[in-house]
Amino acid sequence: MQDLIQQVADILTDAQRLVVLTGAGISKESGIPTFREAQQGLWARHDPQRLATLQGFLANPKLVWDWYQFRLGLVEQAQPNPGHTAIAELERRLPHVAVITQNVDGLHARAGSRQVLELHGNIHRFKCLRNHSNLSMADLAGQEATPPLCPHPGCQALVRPDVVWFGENLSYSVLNRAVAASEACDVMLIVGTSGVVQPAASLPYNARRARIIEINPEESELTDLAQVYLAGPAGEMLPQVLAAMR
Ligand code: BJW
Repeated sequence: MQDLIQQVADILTDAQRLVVLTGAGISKESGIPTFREAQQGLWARHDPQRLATLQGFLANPKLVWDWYQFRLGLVEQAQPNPGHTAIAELERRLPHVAVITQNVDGLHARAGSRQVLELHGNIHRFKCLRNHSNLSMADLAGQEATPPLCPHPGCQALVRPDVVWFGENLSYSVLNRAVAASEACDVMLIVGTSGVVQPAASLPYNARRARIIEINPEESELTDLAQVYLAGPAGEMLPQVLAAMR
């Protein structure tokens, strides 16, 4: 393992344009559950069709709203872990770093990463079904309704979390920037994703010029693309990699 850690450290030391692509695994050591892990994953206990689609929300808005409020509570109690902190430190050490995350928890920014593309939105932000966007919890304060109604004058549409559910398009602007960063990078570090959800899982295929590194305790759909695969938790592996960098 020490050899592999040193190999990763050497590749990162020489990186000119690094993309870090993250998924739920990076936040697991902060106490936020992943989606697809057997038993502990959210989708092992909850039906994604009911909770993470527009159809599920329209069928039972209160159920979906309450579930996201519960998860927002988990996120608000969580702290960035040494994996998030190490990624933020890479941005300080290397010439150009972009973090592309599938996570909605905002922990990369809280750890100090500044260039973060959130492919699947952010659980702290809300929008209404008529698409008034960028609503915060403070904008919805004092409402009895669950879910709350849009506070824009005369709107009153249902408010939902500003996250990307199955069957919904990602923000074109965010996705375009993620594709461009992937095409331009010379190193891509993939951390804590099963690599099954599109279009995020296709980004490493855009990184044609890049050396690809993966950190994940389990092999993923993307492991075969990786030149170096570190089999371990991000919060343990990433600080060791940082310590081994020149
Ligand atoms: C650790 C660790 C530790 C554990 N350290 N690692 C092409 C082909 C087939 C299907 C499609 C396709 N194009 C689109 C689709 C449909 C769909 C899709 O991909 N389905 C697949 C499941 C088959 N995609 C979409 O619908 C997307 N929209 C879209 O493409 O629009 C255009 C379109 C529409 C309709 C048809 C065709 C095109 C939108 C996807 C939105 C995903 N939304 C969610 C919920 C977000 C809100 C919320 O948080 O509730 O995003 S689902 C969920 O999965 C969440 C995650 O971001 C996403 C990815 O999961 P992730 O992060 O990989 O987590 P896990 O749990 O899967 O993996 C965790 C990993 O961590 C594991 O590997 C562990 O081993 C590891 N780990 N501890 C490091 N300590």
